[in-house]
Amino acid sequence: MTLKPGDQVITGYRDHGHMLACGMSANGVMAELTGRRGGLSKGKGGSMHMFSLEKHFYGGHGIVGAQVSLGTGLAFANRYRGNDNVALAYFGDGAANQGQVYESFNMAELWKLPVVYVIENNRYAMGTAVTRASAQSDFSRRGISFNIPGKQVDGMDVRAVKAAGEEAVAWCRAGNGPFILEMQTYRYRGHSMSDPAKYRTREEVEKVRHDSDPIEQVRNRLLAGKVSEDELKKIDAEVREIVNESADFAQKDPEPDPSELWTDVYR
Ligand SMILES: Cc1ncc(C[n+]2csc(CCOP(=O)(O)OP(=O)(O)O)c2C)c(N)n1
Ligand SMILES: [Mg+2]
Repeated sequence: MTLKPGDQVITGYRDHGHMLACGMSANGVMAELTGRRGGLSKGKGGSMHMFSLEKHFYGGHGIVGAQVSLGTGLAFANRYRGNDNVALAYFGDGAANQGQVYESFNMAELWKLPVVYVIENNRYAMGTAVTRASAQSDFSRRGISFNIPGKQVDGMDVRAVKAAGEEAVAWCRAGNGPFILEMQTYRYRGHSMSDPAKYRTREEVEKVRHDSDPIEQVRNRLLAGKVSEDELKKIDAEVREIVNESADFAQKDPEPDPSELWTDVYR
């Protein structure tokens, strides 16, 4: 909501939501998840490596932290070309401990590159809690020694996220250099299908769901306002329809032809 056409987005493997938010079709996301021709990376990138040049979405990256340097490079390109585009680089609390993040921070501030670093602090990196892995767990402070301003944000409140996003993007667009946003959020599920999440209690997960789920918060605010339960049910049904349609599309779409093995490898 805070970006304009031409601004770039890059993130890690947890990319499906970002892509939908950036205006990519549910069909394209679902077909890529299942490795089909109609997928956003033509079925060759899979869940972790989705990409859309048209929407200025540069992936989907499987190497933890790599997108931070690449995102800084996108911002460098903006500066070099003299446009006023801003790059958004998303990464996790675990990725925030990678060395290349700090090399990127240094260059970004030194050259006043227009990049918003969005640290999604969901409290876990695979099975490791932030408190076990991070000497400084206030991630908004991670840019202090480079003079990069940062802000801690309630990432479960869409209004706070939008307001902070506007501030950070405006800062970068005005030529002030990078900005760090720590989005405080939570990972409900295990890291992957093979993660039974035994490193935390069921109560902890349930408490976050109950107290601060971002969608429930919006729902409750709408209900307290002028929106009826029936209207919300209609929206739910519409979303369900989009999901079902995209699953159907993906299942019917063929896999890439073997002749495509060497195409689109480098752009
Ligand atoms: C360089 C590198 N090291 C390790 C891994 C294995 N790995 C995949 S995800 C992950 C945890 C990352 O956690 P975080 O940055 O907090 O992101 P989250 O999954 O919580 O969104 C690890 C260690 C990897 N993909 N790349
Ligand atoms: Mg994490």
